[in-house]
This record gives sequence, structure tokens and C-alpha cells, in this order.
Amino acid sequence: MRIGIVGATGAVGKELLSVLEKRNFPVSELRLYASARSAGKSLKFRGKEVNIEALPETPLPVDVVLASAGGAISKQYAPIWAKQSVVIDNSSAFRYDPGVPLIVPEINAHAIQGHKNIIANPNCTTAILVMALYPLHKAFGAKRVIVSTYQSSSGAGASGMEELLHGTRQYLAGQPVEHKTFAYPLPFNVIPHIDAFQENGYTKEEMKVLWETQKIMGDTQIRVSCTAVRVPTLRVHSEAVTVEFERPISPEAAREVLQGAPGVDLVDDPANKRYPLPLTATGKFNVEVGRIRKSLVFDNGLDFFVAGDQLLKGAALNAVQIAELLQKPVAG
Ligand code: A2P
Ligand code: 11C
Repeated sequence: MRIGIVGATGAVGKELLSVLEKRNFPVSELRLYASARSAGKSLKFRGKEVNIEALPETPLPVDVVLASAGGAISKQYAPIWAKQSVVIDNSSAFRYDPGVPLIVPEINAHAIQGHKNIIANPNCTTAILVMALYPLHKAFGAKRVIVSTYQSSSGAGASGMEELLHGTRQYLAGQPVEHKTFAYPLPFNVIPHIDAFQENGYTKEEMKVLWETQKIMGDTQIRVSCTAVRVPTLRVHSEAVTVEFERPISPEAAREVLQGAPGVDLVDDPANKRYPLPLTATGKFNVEVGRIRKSLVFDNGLDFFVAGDQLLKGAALNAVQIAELLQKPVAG
């Protein structure tokens, strides 16, 4: 396949190159696009330098566009790219369009059928949540979900990571900590504010977790309440999750389900200090799940903790997995 990466120099763009390599994706030709600032620079793919081009305003000469340059670029250009290519879009621009599939391949690969050349990749927080939630939902019927997130700086892109590193150096040097990407300095802080506040008091990031969980799991009845918090890690989003199920559930039964779930690593041995961590989930394709215990609040309730590399399963890996689906017929 001829592949184009839009936003190739960004935090997700760089991971797309690495995931295509690691999964040995059949790339016949690779085109890299970014802003005019990056035109003329290059990035390495399979040992060769590939030139970065300024994004043109025309359709792109590729079979698949992997887009990760933000919602505004996708909104403006995806309909143009879709004339000639299948667009796998990492932004939220088309996710809530009923005609656009929103895909996590382990969960709803079938929904890709009938796509009209734009396929949406979910928000990273949602993708990591549903990897653990969906297998449990299938087995026990999830009704209500309460999530608190611990989201890394790279969720805000390369500038977020840079702001955390730079700010940490400033803090340790006793200097004032500058910030632009985040509402407050992030080093040695946590910030309960990701994306814009909505009329109902939730942020857009928090509402995305509800909207997208319902769409991916194909269940508009499931209720999800999220508190999204930025923490000073470089990558991996972690989430504390409480779920009330329709049917009785025990930690043992949940572990049995998650043990066999695709894309999930059960890391749940607290006696030996084994539980999900950004430290161990960084760079991993699978999402770690642990700290599984019976809820003290809900009958048929379960508490657990997930940690997933949001640049991978939450973005680049999931996008490449969607491109892999395009290569083979999907069972209904
Ligand atoms: P550039 O590096 O040239 O600014 P991140 O999500 O890490 O912030 O990355 C955003 C990506 O989107 C980068 O690759 C960035 O390229 C790219 N980008 C930003 N603005 C544009 C634009 N106007 N046209 C094309 N790509 C853009
Ligand atoms: C963050 N989850 O951590 C956001 C970034 O809907 O694709 C991803 C936003 C999105 O800031």
C-alpha cells in the first residue's frame, strides 16, 4: 500500500513510522507531510531517509492517509484526501458522524464495512478504557462506569512533552516554570482540566469518553462519568475505573476474562507489587490491567486500574491496525 502520514513530525506521527516498521506493514511507498516549517527535513523509515513535504491542498497520491495533525487540518482536508484515498483520522473531527466508523479492531472491526473513505481512530483515553471494559461488558453487561484518568503530557502532543521536560528543568533550577500548552505548570502538579469546559461542567475530553465508549461498544445505554486529569508523566494514560454490571461478577471471574482478552496484559499480583504502571506500559502494544477488586460501593461492581501507551494503542498502533483491516475481508 502507498501510505501517507500527515503530521509525520508530531508525537503520534513518529510513532506511526515505528509501528509500521515493527508490524512489518506492506508499505510500497511512503509520503510524509507536515507544516511548511518541516518541509525539506527528513525522517528515517526502514533505514532510509524519507523527505518531509509541506502538506498540499490537493488529494494525496497514496492509498491510505494516516492523519495526525489535529482536528482543524483533518476537518479541512480529509474530504479532499477521501476522493482518492482511505483516510484513517486520529482527530475528533469525524468521530461522532453517524456515517463514519469509529474503530478499535479488537472490539468492532465489523463496523468498518461500508465506510466512505473516512475511518475515525478514537480518543486515546477511550481506546485504553474500552480494551479492558469491552471484554468484561460482553461477559457481565456493564451498566455504569466511573473513570478517573491520569493522562500524560504527550496526550497534548510533542509540545506537551517538551513543556514538561523544560518546566522540570526550570523548577529544579529554582526558576519560574513557563507554560503554554497546559493551563498551569505541569511539573510537580496535577491539572483536572483537559480540553474545553462544556455547559454541563464536564470537559470535552471527559464527554468524549462517554460518546466514544457508547459508539465503539455499540451500546447507547451504558453510562460513563469521567474526570480527566493531566499528570506529569511523559507517556501512557492510566485510568482508575469502577463499573457496575448487570450480572454478578467476582475478581476471579474478571481476571479469567481479561487473561484471554486480545491486546490486554493482566498485571495483577499486588502481593508482589505487580500492577499497571506508566513505567512498564511505555512502548508496549498491549494495555495493562490490574488492581482488580470487588467494589465496596456497587453490588455487581468491580474496581480496576488500566495503563496503556496512548501514543500506541491510543493512537498510532490502533491506526495501523485499522489499515491492516483494509487489507483483509472482515467477518460480519
Ligand atoms: P510541524 O512539526 O511541521 O509543526 P503534535 O500532535 O505532536 O503537536 O504534532 C502535530 C503535527 O501536525 C506535526 O507533525 C506538525 O508539523 C503537523 N502540523 C501542524 N500544523 C500543520 C499544517 N498547517 N499543515 C500540515 N501539518 C501541520
Ligand atoms: C489528551 N486525550 O490526552 C487527549 C489527546 O480526542 O484525539 C487526544 C485528543 C483526541 O490530551
